[in-house]
Amino acid sequence: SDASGLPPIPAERPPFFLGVATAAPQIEGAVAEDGRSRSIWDTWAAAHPENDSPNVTDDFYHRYAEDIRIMQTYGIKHFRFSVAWTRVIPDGNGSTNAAGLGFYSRLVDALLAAGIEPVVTLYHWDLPQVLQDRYGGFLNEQIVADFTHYATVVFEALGSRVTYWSTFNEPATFCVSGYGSGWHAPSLRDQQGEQGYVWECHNNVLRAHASAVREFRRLVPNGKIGMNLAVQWSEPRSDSEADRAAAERHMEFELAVWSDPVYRGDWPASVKERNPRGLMTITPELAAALRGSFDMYMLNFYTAKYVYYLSGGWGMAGQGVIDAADTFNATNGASIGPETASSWFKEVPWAFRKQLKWVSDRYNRPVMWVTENGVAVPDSANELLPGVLNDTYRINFYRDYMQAAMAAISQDNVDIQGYFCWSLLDNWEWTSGFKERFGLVYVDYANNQARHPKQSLAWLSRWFGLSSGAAQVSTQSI
Ligand code: PNW
Repeated sequence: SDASGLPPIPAERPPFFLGVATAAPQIEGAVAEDGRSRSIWDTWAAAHPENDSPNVTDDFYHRYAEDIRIMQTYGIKHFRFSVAWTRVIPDGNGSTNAAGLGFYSRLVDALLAAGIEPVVTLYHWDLPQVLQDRYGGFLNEQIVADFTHYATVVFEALGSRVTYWSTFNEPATFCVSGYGSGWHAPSLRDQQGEQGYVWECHNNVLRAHASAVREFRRLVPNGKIGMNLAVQWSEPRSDSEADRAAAERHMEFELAVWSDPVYRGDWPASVKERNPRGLMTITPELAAALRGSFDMYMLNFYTAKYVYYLSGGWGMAGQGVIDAADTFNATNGASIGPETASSWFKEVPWAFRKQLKWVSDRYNRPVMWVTENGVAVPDSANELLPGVLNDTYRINFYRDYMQAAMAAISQDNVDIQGYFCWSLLDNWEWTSGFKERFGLVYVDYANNQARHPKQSLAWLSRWFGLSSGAAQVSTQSI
C-alpha cells in the first residue's frame, strides 16, 4: 500500500466509464410528500416493523444537491437513479402529478448543470399499491397499458434532456421474489406449484417493455434504452456432462429467458421443452416489437453458485422448476468464494469474467453496461465504526471485479463501455434494512443522514483518473 495505507492503484486504467447507481425506494424517503402515493414496498415495510423503514432513508428527495456535489468532487459523470411511479402518477393510471414529476425534472437539471449524465430506470420494484389492489399488478395484462402510459409521461417530460434509459430493473427478481416465493413485495406466492404467477409476470413485463420502447423510439429518437438484468453465474459443480448441462440450463432459465426473446425472438429451447402448462407464447407481433429493444445489454452482477444435475428431482432455477439445483458449496464442502455481509453473496470475480463472456458470445457481442456491481462489507472484515470509512475490503473487491471485466475486454473480446457501482450511498437495502451498507458514501442515520465519503470512492476516482486524489477522504470518526 502507498502512504495513505490504501491498496496501490493498478498501473492499467479501466477502459470503461465509472458510474454510480441508486434506486428511488432505497434513497428518496419523503414518502408522503408532494402527492406521492404508497408503493408495494411501503406496504411491505409497514407489515415488517422489525425491519428498518424506507420512510426517510437517505432523504435524497431533499439532499440531492449535496449528493451531486459529492459526485462532482470525485469526478463521477454517470448517475443511475430510478423514477418513482407513485410520484408521477399516484393513482397508477390516472392523471399526472406535476409536483412529483417536477422533482425529477429539477434533479435532471441539477445533474446536467454539474456535467453528470442522468441514466434513468423507470421501474425499480416500487409498484403503486393501488395497481396491486385494483387488478393484481404484474399478474394482469392491464399493467402493459398502464406502464406504457407512465413511461410515456416520463419520456415526454425528460426525453429532451435524458439520453440513457432502462424500462425495468431486474424483472427476474421482482417476478420470482414478488410473485413466486413471496419474499419480496407484494408477497404473493405461486398457488399452482408451477410458478404460474411468475410466468404471468414475465409475459407482462416483456409486453410492457416492448410497448414502452415503441413509444420511446417515437418520443426520444436519439435516446438509448434497455432493461437491467441480474444473474448469478452458474458454475457446474463437477465436470460431468450432466452437471455442465444443468448449469447451462440454469443460466438459460435465469437470464436467457429474458434476453433471448429480445435478441433471438424466442425463449431458449431448454425453457420451451419444459414449458409449464403452455404459459409461454411469443407471438410474431411480440417478437417483432422486442427485436432491437435493447440498445445495450445492461447487466447487474454480484455472485455465483455451483449447479448440479438433480436426478429425477425438481429444483428452482430462476423462474423455472427444473432438474437442476444450486449450492454455494463444492462437493468437498468448500465455499464458492469468500463471504460478504449478504448471505446470498460470495465474492467471485473469476465468475464475473465468465458471465460477461457468456452474454457477449450468446448475443454476438452487444455493447454492454454493467449497471450494478458492489458489496456490503462483512463484520469479519473488521471495518466497523469508526473505521468504516477506511473500506479497503471494498477497494479490493472493486479492483478484482473491475480487473475481471478488463480481462473480459482484452482477452474475451467483450465490449464493456460503462460500469456502475452499487451504490453511491448506503441505503435501505430492502429486506435487510440498513444492516447491509453498499455505499461508496457512508450515511449516518443517527445524525441527520450526514454523508461521509468512504476511501473506496476516492480510490476509484483516482484509478479512473477522475480526480487527482485532491478529493481528500475525511479522517474524522463517525
Ligand atoms: C440488486 N442476484 O438486487 C438490486 O437491484 C438493488 O436494488 C439491491 O440493493 C442490490 O442488488 C444489492 O442487493 C439483486 O441474483 C438481485 O445475485 C439479484 C441478485 C443480486 C442483486
